[in-house]
Amino acid sequence: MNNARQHPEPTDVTTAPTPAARRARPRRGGFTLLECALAMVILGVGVLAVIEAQSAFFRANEFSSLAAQGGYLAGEVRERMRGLTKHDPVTGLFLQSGAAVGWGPETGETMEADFDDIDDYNGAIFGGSATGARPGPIDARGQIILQVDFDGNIEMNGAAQVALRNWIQTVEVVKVEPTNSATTRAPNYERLTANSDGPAVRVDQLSMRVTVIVTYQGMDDATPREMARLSWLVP
Ligand SMILES: [Ca+2]
Ligand SMILES: [Ca+2]
Repeated sequence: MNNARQHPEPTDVTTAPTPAARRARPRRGGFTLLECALAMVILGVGVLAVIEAQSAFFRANEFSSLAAQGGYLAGEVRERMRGLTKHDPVTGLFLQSGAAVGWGPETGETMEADFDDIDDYNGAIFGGSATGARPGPIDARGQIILQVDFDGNIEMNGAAQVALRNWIQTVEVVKVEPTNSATTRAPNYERLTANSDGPAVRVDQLSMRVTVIVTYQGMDDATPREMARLSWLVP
């Protein structure tokens, strides 16, 4: 009987490694191309996230600064107009052939320094180069606010001081019903007898609403951005 055929000799395991042995084989040094690519993708995503976060921070920071500056510029105009009478202290507001005389600056009131009543400011624009715009922006004393550089020095254009760039203050004045400020009236409106709209009021007896709008237009802005709007009622 041939024992060799019934019990074959075992194969030499040292020449044919098992899968487990292959997995346990020590790795060579260095990284594969796939590992490098993955690392670069992960790093890239991280860098992009940091850049985006930083950009969002700058945008929020810029908006906060501009909103604060806008609020300041609106407050300066309000302070400037504080204490003025509704209509001219000398000539007032009256009707002539149905038209309101005295609404807006009176004859000879050409400069902002000449304005002596609230309606003089209607439509006034301080800053910018639009038609009819006045020098500005202005502060509560009526002085032009100047452009200051990073060192705190006033910017000069030759011998002239440069006004604060990019900012414009616009003033709107409108007559409103004394009992309902949501109802606006034309400058020449008056009601000689009481009716369902309210009591009798002469042309100069209605309330007024003043609104200061402050806009900013930086180099990257295609159009001006409204940064502040301040309204108040003058009874
Ligand atoms: Ca006046
Ligand atoms: Ca006036």
